[in-house]
Amino acid sequence: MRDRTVSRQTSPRRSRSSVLLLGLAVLLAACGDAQQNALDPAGPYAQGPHDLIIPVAIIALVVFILVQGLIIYSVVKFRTRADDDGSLPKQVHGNTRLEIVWTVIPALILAGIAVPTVQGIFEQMNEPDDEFMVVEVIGHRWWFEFYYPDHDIYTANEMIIPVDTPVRLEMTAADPARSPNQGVIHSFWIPRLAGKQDLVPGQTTFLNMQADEPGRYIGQCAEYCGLSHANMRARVVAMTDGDFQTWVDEQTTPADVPEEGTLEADGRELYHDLGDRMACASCHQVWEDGARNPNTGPDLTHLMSREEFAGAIHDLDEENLRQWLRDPNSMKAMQYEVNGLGMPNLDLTEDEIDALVAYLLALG
Ligand code: HEC
Ligand SMILES: [Cu+2]
Repeated sequence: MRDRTVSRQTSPRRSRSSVLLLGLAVLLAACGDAQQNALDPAGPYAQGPHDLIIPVAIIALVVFILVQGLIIYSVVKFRTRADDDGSLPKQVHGNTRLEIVWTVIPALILAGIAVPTVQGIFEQMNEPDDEFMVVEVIGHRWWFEFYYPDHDIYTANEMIIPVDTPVRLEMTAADPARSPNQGVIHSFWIPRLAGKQDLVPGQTTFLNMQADEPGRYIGQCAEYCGLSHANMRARVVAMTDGDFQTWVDEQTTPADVPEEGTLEADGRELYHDLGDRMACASCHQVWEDGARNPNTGPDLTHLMSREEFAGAIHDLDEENLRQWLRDPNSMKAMQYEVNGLGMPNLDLTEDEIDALVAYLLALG
């Protein structure tokens, strides 16, 4: 009996401290990766919202301290005392002058904040004044597709942009007519470069973005979109004008067709024909000639020009590609067999994987 009493006493304390520890761990984890930090803007379209957040936060802090201070003051000053006779305190209500003051002041503060806020919203959405580049963003479950209409380039997960150039994002979510079980809302958010905007099926939304310095800027889908929402990340890679032009030249060159008799050529054959299993080409595009058409899966024409894959959650290297082909669901929860989303397990043999990986690695 005694033992049980003791354990009953210690366990709530222990669980309280473990909750505290867990909270601390979550907080530290959030601080550790400062890259997705809207408080560290790296371009004018992120600077605008930042310059609004800071004064608004200061105003909110002042109001918070005032209100909480008054509450604490009243609680302490008018607390029940030992000599309290139990009668009701003096009842006060209605003070027209006070009520007008505490209605007008907050209304003025809110109106003052509303002006730059509404202005900022239009700045994020309207066509930039300077010459700009358009990138179409399409949210799929669970990866971002990018299309460059001026260059007819399709890519996935990593958006390449030139520095110091406004980029106008024209965004939507994958159409259920194009692939089954799509048609949910996503949200595109690269905190250091731009605001956050929803991607809505059947609609086009706009967002402007610009990077001052070359670099990799990380972001993610910010609207819950189902099973692998947390695995739907994005990268924006900002390059100097010269590097960007080189990238465009690469991407607008068709994929190399491997020489006959090589392992890569075997891989290319399997890519188009897996017998009674679904061919890779029925969901992907490797553009070799003619028109460049989007497909339900990511464009693989220049796969190896990217550093990450599968919603930018894995490094794009041989070992990861092998595992992806062996069992895609082990690297990213998609459950194609249940919902028709993502990539199916095609029961590939190790020999088939060897050839397919050799082919993919050659798609530079
Ligand atoms: C039923 C359609 C379908 C088939 C068939 C299919 N894939 Fe995929 N694949 C996808 C989808 C969808 C994704 C994106 C998954 C994600 O990131 O959420 C994908 C992702 C990939 C990726 C990562 C691309 C990137 O940039 O993120 C590679 C590589 C790939 N598939 C190769 C193949 C190969 C090789 C085959 C044939 C053996 C194949 N796929 C067959 C639908 C398919
Ligand atoms: Cu999403």
